[in-house]
Amino acid sequence: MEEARARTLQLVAPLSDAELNRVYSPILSPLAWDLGHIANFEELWLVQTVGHLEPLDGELGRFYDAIENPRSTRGELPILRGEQLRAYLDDVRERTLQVLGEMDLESADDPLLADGFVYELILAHEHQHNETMLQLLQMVERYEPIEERSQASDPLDDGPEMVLVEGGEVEIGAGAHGFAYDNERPRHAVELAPFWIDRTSVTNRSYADYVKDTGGEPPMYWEPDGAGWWVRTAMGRRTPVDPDAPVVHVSWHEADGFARWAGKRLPTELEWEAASAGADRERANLDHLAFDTLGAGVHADAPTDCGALQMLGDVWEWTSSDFTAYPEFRAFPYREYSEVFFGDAYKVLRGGAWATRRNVIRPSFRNWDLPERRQIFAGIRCAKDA
Ligand code: AVJ
Ligand code: FE
Repeated sequence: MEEARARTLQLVAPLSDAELNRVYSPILSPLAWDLGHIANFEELWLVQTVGHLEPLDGELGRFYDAIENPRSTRGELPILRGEQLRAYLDDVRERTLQVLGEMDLESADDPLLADGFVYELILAHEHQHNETMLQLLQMVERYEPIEERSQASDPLDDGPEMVLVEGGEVEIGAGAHGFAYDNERPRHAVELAPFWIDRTSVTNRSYADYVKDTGGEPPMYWEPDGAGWWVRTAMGRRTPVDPDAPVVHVSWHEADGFARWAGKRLPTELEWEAASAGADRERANLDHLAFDTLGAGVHADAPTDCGALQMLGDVWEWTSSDFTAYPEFRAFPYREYSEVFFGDAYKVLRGGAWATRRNVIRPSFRNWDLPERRQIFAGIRCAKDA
């Protein structure tokens, strides 16, 4: 948890209080809200629910409730700012450690405590909010990350455009043990017809061809360079779009349109999970530090069992699936994490992106967003019936 907090604070260290409080987009919270919400969520679950202590300020929970307060309204809330915000983060953490010191996780028969579930939840929650914060940081003029790993990437190796997945009966979802979200459970068998899946995610080069051919919108943060190619404008910088890197910041509609144009389709999330069997999250562009995508086809020495590359990391991959409950789903520990979003409004994304902390991601992890959204680090991998 200390490591998670250090990385959260590292993300905002280059920013002024004015930048932390600024509303950059109606679909994203000001960073100050994310910071207070991270601490408030920790207080709610670890200090209040597990430790049975009173909150530091009984009113605060209302303003940091994500369901009560749509993102577009969060800039006007009486949330904590400046020194008060920093003090709240520290004060909650102090009480969290006090409660943790008195906890007996070994003999826990409360499902919230068994295997340290609630601690994993708080950790994953902070990690996930780092990615939300990174979505906003893309909009901050001249944002300079404190630490940036070299972006040197192995050359794209050649290989087939698509690889075959046999199908048959496959197990989907997370097993009963270890940390996973309720929406990944229960693990269950499904029957899949054989299908082809792209070996790598769709590159900027291919996507630029699609835009040129159809006259469609370029991805978010692309502008014409005046010479027939594109520049990226994220974080207020202008850098040439790397033709070999995976395309990112496209909507589900754009991903679906691309797949059709290419004579293919998006995979279902079940197909995606089957194709990702054998993926290694240690050999994946996750965890922020590259601060960008890497060339499609790096980590070519770490393919999945079917031969696909980079299913984890770099860019989230849109699937054709709506975000719905698995058979015999049970909400745990709260309905507002997953259940209230089930239905046909949200589409599932899989695999994680460079902005996703490594701990968050596993083949069964399901992310979701509205099909028109482009602020997330989402790209494309196509499929086709065999
Ligand atoms: C899984 C990314 C859709 O941001 O709405 C954070 C994660 N849930 N706090 C979101 C989440 C509660 C969630 N997503
Ligand atoms: Fe949250």
